[in-house]
Amino acid sequence: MYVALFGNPNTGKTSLFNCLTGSYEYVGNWSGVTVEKKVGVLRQHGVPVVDLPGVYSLQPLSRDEGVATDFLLTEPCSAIVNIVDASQLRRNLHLTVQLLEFGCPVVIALNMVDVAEKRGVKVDAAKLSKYLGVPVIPVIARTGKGTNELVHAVLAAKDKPHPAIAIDYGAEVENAIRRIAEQLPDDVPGNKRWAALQFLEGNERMAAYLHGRFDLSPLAAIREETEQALGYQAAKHIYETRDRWISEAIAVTAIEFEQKPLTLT
Ligand code: GDP
Ligand code: K
Ligand code: MG
Repeated sequence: MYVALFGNPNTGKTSLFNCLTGSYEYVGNWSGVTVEKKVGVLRQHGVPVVDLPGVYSLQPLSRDEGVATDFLLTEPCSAIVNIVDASQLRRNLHLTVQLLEFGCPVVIALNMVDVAEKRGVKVDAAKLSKYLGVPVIPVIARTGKGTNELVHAVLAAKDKPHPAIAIDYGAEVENAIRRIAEQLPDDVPGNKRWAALQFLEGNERMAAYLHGRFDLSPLAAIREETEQALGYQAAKHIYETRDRWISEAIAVTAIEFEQKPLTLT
């Protein structure tokens, strides 16, 4: 089973992959897309690591981005390393939340700490770890600093059952999650709550995965009812709820230490 590297585009994912795997890199292609598939082996530990295409969310905007979501839907993974750009915390944590909802062990590699500090922001890794409920290891992927600590954290976390986080999405969406989850098969990837949320958000890869296994129309009807009750798209509601949760995470973990324009977007 793979250790899978997830992160937004340009967060240092490939740099980190190279630090973790040294020269054991194998390059091929993901099926159906032109994105290269990079698989390596964790230095000295023989654990396979895969570098996935950079995505801002598990809702793919292109076929290439769909590779990351399809990976979760089809490949059992032993742990996720989620590389997070400390200078763009708010944007990065939207993917993090969806990975934490999936329920596989997650270790955060907090990268671009130097860039954040130049912008006058210091992220407290220990506090962020406490808020997210998973290890947060500061790294400088360009130089490899912090990779040994990261490897230790991954080896300690991998293959251990890890409880998924459960953000409260409010009565309408919670009711929809419950009703959809009741209908999902027990062997759904991740967990039923995650799958129900991804379906409610309109994740087409999730719909494609479920389609063919059974009739999607009752699930689509629940989504429609929910959107009627909300008065707008479930995806918007879910995004905004996560954004408030992330604001709180930033408020308790990121310190602005200089009077510079701060953009934690
Ligand atoms: P990917 O798109 O996520 O695979 O990111 P890359 O590994 O290609 O890195 C994107 C850019 O960020 C490259 O120019 C890296 O050298 C740079 N980079 C990676 N890690 C760091 C870091 O910790 N600090 C700084 N300042 N730059 C970094
Ligand atoms: K890049
Ligand atoms: Mg890359």
